[in-house]
Parts: sequence; C-alpha cells; structure tokens
Amino acid sequence: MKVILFGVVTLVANVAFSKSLVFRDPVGDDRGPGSYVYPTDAVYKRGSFDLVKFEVRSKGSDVEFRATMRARIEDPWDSKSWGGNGFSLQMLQVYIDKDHKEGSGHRSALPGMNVDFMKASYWEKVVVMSPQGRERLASEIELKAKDVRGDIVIPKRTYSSGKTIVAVVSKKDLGGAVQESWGFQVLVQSNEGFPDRGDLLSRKVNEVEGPHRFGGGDDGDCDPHVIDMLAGDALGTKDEVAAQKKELGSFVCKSSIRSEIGMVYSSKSNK
Ligand SMILES: [Ca+2]
Ligand SMILES: [Ca+2]
Ligand SMILES: [Ca+2]
Repeated sequence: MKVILFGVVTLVANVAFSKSLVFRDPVGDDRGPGSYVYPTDAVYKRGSFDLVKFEVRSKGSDVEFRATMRARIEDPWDSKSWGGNGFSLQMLQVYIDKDHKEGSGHRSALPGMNVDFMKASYWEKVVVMSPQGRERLASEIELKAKDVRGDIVIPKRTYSSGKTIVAVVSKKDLGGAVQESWGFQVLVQSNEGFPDRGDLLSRKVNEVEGPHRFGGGDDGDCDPHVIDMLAGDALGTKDEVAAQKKELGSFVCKSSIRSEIGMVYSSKSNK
C-alpha cells in the first residue's frame, strides 16, 4: 500500500497542467523597489510597465505566455521599420525554475537587470518577450550573454493585442511541457534600442529621470533595473506590493550587494 501511495505522489509532482496558469499582480506597483519613476518623454504613458496579469497557456506543441499591462500596448517607435514585433516600449523576461532545487540553475538575471535569484529559485530557462526581431535578439545574446545562451529562449512569435503581450514558445525549447511544479518570475523592463555596453536591450534607471531614463534609483549599476515583477503568491493582493519592495529593495550599493528576488510557484488559486 505504501508503495502505491508513494507512486501517486510522484505522479502528481510531475504532472503537466492541462489548461492554464494565471498569476496576478497589483495595480500601481510599477515603481520597482517603491521609488522609481517613468522617463519623462510622452511615449511612456502611465501604466505602460504595470503588470497586472500573467498567463501560461498550453497549446498543442506550443506554450503561450500572455502578459497583460495596465495600459494599452502601443508602437510609438514604428517597430516594423526596425524589423520589430508591432510594439515598442516594453521588454519582459520570464524566468522559469524547473527543479526548485537549492542552488540548481543560474543565479543572475540577464545582464542589465542587476538582480540575482534566491538560492531556492535559480533559473533553468528565460523567455525574452521583446519587440526586437529575432536577429537583433540573437546578436545581443551572443554579444552579452554567451555563457547562458543555451537557456535563453527567443519565442517563435511575439505580438501584442490590446493591453497584452503574447509570446508563442515551442515546448521543445523549454525542454518539454510546462509542469505545475515550475516556478515563474516576470521582470518588466523597457526595450532600449541603444543599450549601454553590457546591457541586454534594457533601459537604465538613474537617480534623476530623463526623457529616456527611469528615475528614483542610483546612477551606478547597483540598483535593480526592474520596474515591476511578480511577488508573494501572485494573486494580486495588496501585500504583494510590500513583498516586491522588500525583495527589490534588498540591494546595498556601498557593499555591491544586488537585490535578491524569488519566484512564484503555482497553487490552486493560480489555476
Ligand atoms: Ca503591477
Ligand atoms: Ca532551478
Ligand atoms: Ca508587482
């Protein structure tokens, strides 16, 4: 009897989800660790970087990642003219912890984000949801993230619809079907077509905001370049604002300590 029970438990732990996982995020926490403000140029409309919902949908041999923001997704920089995907401002990175095993996976987020993951949540794959075309993304990855390039997934297709950015990813590129046990983290940034030397297409956060620079951070590279992210149980509750502040605010510039962030593991409420 014991053996049978054990077998059932193992089966549940490895089960692929059937329909979708839904993670929610509070409105109005698009301020990173609490102090960040948008760039001053008029294209950065209120709510453009405020994540409110993130959905993972299984579709045959593909997985759809759907990130919904508070504002309508727009294309003020005419992305088609630079081989882009129909939107301009946002760039999201979806980190996946497949094994939830202490110290297993990559610790640091992609260059330019300035955050590390907690030991229990090192990542195995990251999906880049960017308006940049495949060629540009691939060359940036080759140039700036060569050491982890095998675990960076460029979607088959990325597009926007209303307030939602959608990335279609082949299950094969994730190493198989999405499992209910996987952890997720979504980091919200802005697409920067002219990034700083080491940054992978991300926009800087400085002390004082500028036309194309976020403000409320530090002029050095010690502050997290994350505008919004998932936190807590990702149900969209108020306490998740504080949880995000705590994680993103854990950096110490004078000791070169970067912010450490966690992931969200789906519970019954996310299904
Ligand atoms: Ca939010
Ligand atoms: Ca891991
Ligand atoms: Ca958040």
